[in-house]
Amino acid sequence: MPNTEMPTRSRRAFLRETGLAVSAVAIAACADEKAAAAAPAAQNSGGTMGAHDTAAATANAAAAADQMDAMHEAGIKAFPAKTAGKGNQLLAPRVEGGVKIYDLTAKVIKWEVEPGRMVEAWTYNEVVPAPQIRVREGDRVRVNLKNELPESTAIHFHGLELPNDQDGVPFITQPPIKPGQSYTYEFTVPAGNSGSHMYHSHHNAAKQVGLGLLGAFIVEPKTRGRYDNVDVDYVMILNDGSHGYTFNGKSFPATEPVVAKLGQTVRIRYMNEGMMIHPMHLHGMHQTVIAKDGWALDNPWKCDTLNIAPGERWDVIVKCNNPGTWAFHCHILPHAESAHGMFGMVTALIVQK
Ligand SMILES: [Cu+2]
Repeated sequence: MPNTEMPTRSRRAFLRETGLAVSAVAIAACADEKAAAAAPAAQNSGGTMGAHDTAAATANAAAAADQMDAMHEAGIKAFPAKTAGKGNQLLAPRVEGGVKIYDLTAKVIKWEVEPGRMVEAWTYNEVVPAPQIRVREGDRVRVNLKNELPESTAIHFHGLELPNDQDGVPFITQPPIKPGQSYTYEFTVPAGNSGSHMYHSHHNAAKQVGLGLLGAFIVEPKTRGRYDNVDVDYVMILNDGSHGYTFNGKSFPATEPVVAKLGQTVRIRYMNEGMMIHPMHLHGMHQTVIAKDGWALDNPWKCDTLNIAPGERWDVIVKCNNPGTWAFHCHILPHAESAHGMFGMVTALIVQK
């Protein structure tokens, strides 16, 4: 009994204080200056969202809804919007004496993230993400980098277990590559190191990777497994630097839809080159997770939302058995939608009948 008395008293005290507060507001409403003084308190929602002025909203609800919906509709209708430049395209190597040679030039360009929005981008070969490098276990690979940036740089091959001097970290494994200099990396892709990997700058990286010095480095296994002959093999690189929230260097509505035919199997290779987590949510069909950081999972598991943390790669399989255009987006909602409509990390999986 004693322990119920205190809460009862507290509740009474709370109701009494609330009653006083309500009367105070009512009195203040009669006098203009007093009402103005009370306004800041009314705007404080105490949550992560600002308070909504429901009275004003109701009066103009229909007009406001029409205006907001028109912006949302325009965004969806513009998708997929055309922009200049397309990154993440396969780079064919030059082959000399059995070595696969990739020539990269690091360079500052202007990049169109979404229609009409041009940003400064730091790129390999003038695209964001950089050209996709795709090799096999056991391949001998040479990467020539020419630095035309105004800063020193270096390339780290993220996920590859290379000899120490090829790891690409200035002052740990190599000197920085100064502006105007060139540098060559050469290594044999280790056996057993297949999967979805990345290459990116490892010098002033928050800026350099944020501005676009990043790409996919995919190692195909020597012996192909059950997931290596899918109908669609799609790399989706996430980023959240100064270009905004992007998939493969573009923001919605300029993001690229993933397209498959009914019954086909899609493999999505998520790679997070950003500095935030992005839970990737697919509508309509589940994702079967088959690999983490290139390592095949012994027991694949199912989900509809998969969190991709910075530096991580996750490979999933989607069996496209549900026709239609399905929203496919980061589920941290401020990365995907605002009052003006969808933006940033939004695309679609289109399953054609
Ligand atoms: Cu996100």
